[in-house]
Amino acid sequence: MKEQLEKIKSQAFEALEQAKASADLEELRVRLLGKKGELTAVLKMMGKLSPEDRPVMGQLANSVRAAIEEKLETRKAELAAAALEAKLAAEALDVTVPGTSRPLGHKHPMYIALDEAKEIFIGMGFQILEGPEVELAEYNFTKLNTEEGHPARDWSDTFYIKEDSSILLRTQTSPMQIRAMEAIKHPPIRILAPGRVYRKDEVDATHSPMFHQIEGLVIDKGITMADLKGTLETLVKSLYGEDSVVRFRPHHFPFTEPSCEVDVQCFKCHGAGCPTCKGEGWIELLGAGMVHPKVLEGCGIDPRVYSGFAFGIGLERMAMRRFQISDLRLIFENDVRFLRQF
Ligand code: 2NL
Repeated sequence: MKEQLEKIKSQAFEALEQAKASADLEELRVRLLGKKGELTAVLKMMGKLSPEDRPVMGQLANSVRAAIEEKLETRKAELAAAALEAKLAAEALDVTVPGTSRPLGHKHPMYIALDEAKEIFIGMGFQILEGPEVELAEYNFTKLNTEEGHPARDWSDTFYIKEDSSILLRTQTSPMQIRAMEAIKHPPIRILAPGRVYRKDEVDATHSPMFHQIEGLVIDKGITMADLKGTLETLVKSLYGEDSVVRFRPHHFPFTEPSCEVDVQCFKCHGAGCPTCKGEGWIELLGAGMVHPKVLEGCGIDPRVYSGFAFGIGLERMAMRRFQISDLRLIFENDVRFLRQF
């Protein structure tokens, strides 16, 4: 029996030494130490031994078992370490290999122009405001002193969403400013409202049913036309250079009184007349004016205490001038061959 135990031990050690994976070890454990294992089979024969031999053989059998168990554990640890080693080697990264460069997109020319304008106004202390494109006619027209029957409210000019003309796609970004005035109530107010606006225009080189507008609004005690002129001159000089010449022409908007349009002297021909300014010598930039007292009153601001100015700029025209784009449709078609140039 002693030889049998020694044999089991030496064969077990050899087999364990040759095991290549932890699954092999588990198989061996069952075969060597399990209920139906070789060692158990030998132990079952203990009963046939003489009383003197039994404790000696028992001790030997236990030490064989302990030795096998210990060897199992050592092999388990060795195999795990080897597996980890192999995994690390397989996953090794060569940080010196050159990277794969991915093509990077960039801002749309419209948003380059918008961000430039925003920066100029942020520099003058304006807050940027955004709001819904689907609006109440009350906020788009009525509160802007544009009564029922006004031509701007025509179904041929405005995209209405409800049959009763109460809900529409905003035709200007002023409704956000009305909402801001109602919410703030206590001036000073200095806000800039950029965003998409919609009008029923046929698509051509200068028209699109969706376009972008930037509107600005300043309300405080003692605001005059001089503040409007100073603010807009600062804008024009930041955009077109310190030596630009600005002109204010009388105009009419229902929501401002007095109203004006602002032109810049053509930066190509300096007033002489050329193709850029279509022979005019001047380029129209924006519309503006002093906020109509009725508009202030409608928002809960007392026009006897406060006054203000507002202006509206068409962003596409600004971007077209900035990047010398001749056709508005190029801006919206998003042909990458066009967009890549900016
Ligand atoms: C243009 C120029 C303009 C305004 C927009 C405005 C906003 C409020 C009150 C008064 Cl909340 N006015 N905005 C003022 C003057 C001109 O836009 O060419 N529009 C068609």
